[in-house]
Amino acid sequence: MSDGIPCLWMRGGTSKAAVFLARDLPVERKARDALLLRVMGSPDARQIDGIGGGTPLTSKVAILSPASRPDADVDYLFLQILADQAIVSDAQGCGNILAAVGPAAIETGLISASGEVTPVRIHMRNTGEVALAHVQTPMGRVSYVGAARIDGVPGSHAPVGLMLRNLAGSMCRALLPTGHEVDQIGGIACTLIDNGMPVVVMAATAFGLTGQESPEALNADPALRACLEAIRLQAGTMMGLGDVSAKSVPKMTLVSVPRAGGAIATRCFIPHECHSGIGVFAAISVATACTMPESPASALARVPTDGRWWIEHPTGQTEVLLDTDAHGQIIGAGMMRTARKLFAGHVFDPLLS
Ligand code: NQM
Repeated sequence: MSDGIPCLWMRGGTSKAAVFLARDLPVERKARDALLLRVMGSPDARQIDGIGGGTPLTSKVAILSPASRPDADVDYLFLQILADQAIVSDAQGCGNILAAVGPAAIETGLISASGEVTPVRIHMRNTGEVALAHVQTPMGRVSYVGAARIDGVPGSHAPVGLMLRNLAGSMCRALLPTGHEVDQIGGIACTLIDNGMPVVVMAATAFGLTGQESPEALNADPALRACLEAIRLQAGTMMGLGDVSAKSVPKMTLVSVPRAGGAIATRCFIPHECHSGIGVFAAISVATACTMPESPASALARVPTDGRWWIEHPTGQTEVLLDTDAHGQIIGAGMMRTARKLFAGHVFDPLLS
């Protein structure tokens, strides 16, 4: 019987992840990925023999290590573990799990708390940028208790503020990798954009939808899914992402007029299943598309005057703060999330236990 591998099970925003320290995992990537698949219970849609939750939002891993660059405090590598396939992907980051990284880095002793609120500079190894998180640390300990609320998570918790810079072209060659605000793919007007996450933005009405359909209804529409996948494969190549058939990017986002007082309504496929909310970086990319006059999003958006973009999604709204320079260029984004330590202990590799 092995002693297991130290692991924190954390909620970050509207997602959950197993958080490891790199030093506790195999160095060799193939061995590491094989271990993570076994621990999470993949491949199996229910992940019944592992700790994964059987959905894309609950089958995530964060690996933390000491900062590898002087302008950061901690390195964060995000891995998406597919539930039903033996695939571990580092092809995207995750802004929701990013919210759990600061607390986890303090909990595991990688960094120390400093004052009531600890600023943590997080090097996001998937895309190379450094994010700034503000973690509540009264009396030198991470506090998860507070009055902050985010849609998609019941109750209230301590806020984790996220500030993001230099997101444009995080995985593609530029903010607009094709150089256009709009491209036609299969007769559908698409904005191919990457402001932290590669996203294809399209009007829901172009598919005969209102954009208010439930994720369940959209997921149960095989013709829609086939159509979105055909567009996605073409968009992936156009965005310089290559063959995306086995990748979780780009995300496919249907936009429509806001109906709940927000700036735009969304249904975001990540990339095959419709998200119950919307990812952090996906929301930033969609808000950015709304500012582009030729994008199908801009005709539908209600533009806020204070830079606070409320992105409507199936379970509520996500607020994105777009930061602009004197010329109106978007130079950064901010978002408030919450996080929670759910479990600290050891996970066991079935090959060793
Ligand atoms: O876009 C889902 C999530 C995400 C990623 C996904 C995310 C982001 O909601 O930054 O947060 O797009 O696969 O956790």
